[in-house]
Amino acid sequence: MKPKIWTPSGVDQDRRSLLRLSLGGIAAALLPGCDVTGDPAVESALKRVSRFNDAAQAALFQPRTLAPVFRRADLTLPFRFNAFYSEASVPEIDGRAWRFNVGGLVRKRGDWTLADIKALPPLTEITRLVCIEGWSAIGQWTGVPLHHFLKLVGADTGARYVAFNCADGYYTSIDMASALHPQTMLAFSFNGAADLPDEFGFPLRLRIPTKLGFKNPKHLTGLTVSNSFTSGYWEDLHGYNWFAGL
Ligand SMILES: Nc1nc2c(c(=O)[nH]1)N[C@H]1C(S)=C(S)[C@@H](COP(=O)(O)O)O[C@H]1N2
Ligand SMILES: [Mo]
Repeated sequence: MKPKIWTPSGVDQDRRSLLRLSLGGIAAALLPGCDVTGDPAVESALKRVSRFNDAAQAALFQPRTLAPVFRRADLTLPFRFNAFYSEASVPEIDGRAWRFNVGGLVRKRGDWTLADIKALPPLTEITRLVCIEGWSAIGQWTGVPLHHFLKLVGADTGARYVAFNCADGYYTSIDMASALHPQTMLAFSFNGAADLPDEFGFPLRLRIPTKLGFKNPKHLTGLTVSNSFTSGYWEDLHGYNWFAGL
């Protein structure tokens, strides 16, 4: 019997056809002097390989294995900024008017103020943020563990995804196993300051040290617990792998 593989699109496919597909995709991508970017057939083949990688990473993910933690002396100072725009264009959010909207498959839908979130028992950790563009930096984040927050709002933790929206139009989503990982947090403080600095995601960001930097959305405006797959800003724009585990 051929082994069946679960893919996030809900389609069962056998390993052989996926392998053929992936080798075909790689061969096409490596053809010298042959411009295949933008070819819809190649794009969709590569996208399917990336979705296969999502399923493989999800299957290999160890919910209890911790990302490395560091000491204060290891902090990268100054920390590095990154966004799809320059530092001069960072959104300035009014923390008093700001609300965090919780929706989807949760018992308690609704808006949270920053004070509500800061009143919850916090976790502080020094971890490394790794950007796909080839740099990393060590920082200290304080926030509410996401597993704790999801239980507070009565989330269906059997659902597949937690999706995030941001004040700057950025968006991404993560798998539920990673959302429940003990180091995943809704962070509201950086390097011991009272708040997150504007450039690093004021007033709230996701900090998830088991995934690449682009899975750490800043300037959060809400989260949605869901069983339907939604992708992310860089995943959609550049075909970055959605699971993006480290
Ligand atoms: N809202 C928002 N979040 C974002 C981004 C962005 O452009 N907008 N960029 C992502 C990327 S690619 C990286 S590497 C990290 C950078 O976080 P930092 O500025 O704290 O280093 O934020 C991520 N979260
Ligand atoms: Mo990044």
